[in-house]
Amino acid sequence: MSKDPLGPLMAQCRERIEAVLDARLPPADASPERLHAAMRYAVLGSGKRVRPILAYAAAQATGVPWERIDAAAAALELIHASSLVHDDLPALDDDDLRRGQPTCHKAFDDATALLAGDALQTLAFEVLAADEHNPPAARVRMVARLAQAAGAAGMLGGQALDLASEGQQLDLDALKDIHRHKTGALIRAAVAMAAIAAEESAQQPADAADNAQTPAQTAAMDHYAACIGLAFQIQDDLLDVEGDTAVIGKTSGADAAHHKATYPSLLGVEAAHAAAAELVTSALAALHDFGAGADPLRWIAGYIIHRDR
Ligand code: GRG
Repeated sequence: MSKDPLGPLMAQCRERIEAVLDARLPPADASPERLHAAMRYAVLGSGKRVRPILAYAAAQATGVPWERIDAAAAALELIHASSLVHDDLPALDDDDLRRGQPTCHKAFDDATALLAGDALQTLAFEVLAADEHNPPAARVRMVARLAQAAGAAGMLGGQALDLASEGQQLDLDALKDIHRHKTGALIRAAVAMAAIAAEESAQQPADAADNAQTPAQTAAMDHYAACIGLAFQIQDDLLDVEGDTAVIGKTSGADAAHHKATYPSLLGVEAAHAAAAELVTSALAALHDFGAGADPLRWIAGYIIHRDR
């Protein structure tokens, strides 16, 4: 594996996705200004951009040029941002802060935040459908894949399972099921977008020679994505526990996780770290037959469990 220059690569991806999102979002000075401003507020400025970065890295692994993945990267982030806006609303988590700033409904109002979340969702599919860098067959498949990942069979379904589990004693399998849907589905979709672009390259003779994505490669990338999706959520919960422990001196994982079932609350902090590390090992094993083009995916797997935010 070549030396890990993930920092510069992430910076490059972030700069690129920022520009793509800025160009695709409606201008703040066009009517309806308040809706547009809320949409831009919810998306631009911060956020780790993990899903777009994954899509770009997966494109690199499959030999797909980045301009063919810009729309997918933007659509993923738009869906992600829309879910955060809705998740923060009083009817769900009722949060005041997101990414260190007032949540969308605090900065605007509940009704505007509800509409902005809806509008970000529809914009995601518009951006994918209108993307002239991909042949129609790729666009249709990307729209369908993202809809599946975001909807009742994916992230939204995971949120519903999470709500239904409140006050229940969850075992590890039930918890995994929630994580796989709520967090994992969109992360898998990010990697799948590049696989679709590669598979549909035959339509674009200029790319075809470089892209011979086989079903086995697509399945291997999907296994990679499923593993790091779960590892990402475990790390999220570990950061929560360890953040709380650092700030208020709590030592019990269960206490620090606010009595919610999480990997650290069910298994303890050390075993949760071990589970995340095992998932990363399995993710890396799935990339065994990929060449140096998959190095960014390999670096991201490491980042997922070593990140501090
Ligand atoms: C509107 C499509 C739509 C869905 C609404 C509310 C809801 C249904 C789903 C909630 C899904 C949710 C909040 C999942 C949490 C996933 C997660 C780990 C979020 C944090 O992601 P990061 O760390 O956040 O990538 P940043 O801020 O870096 O973007």
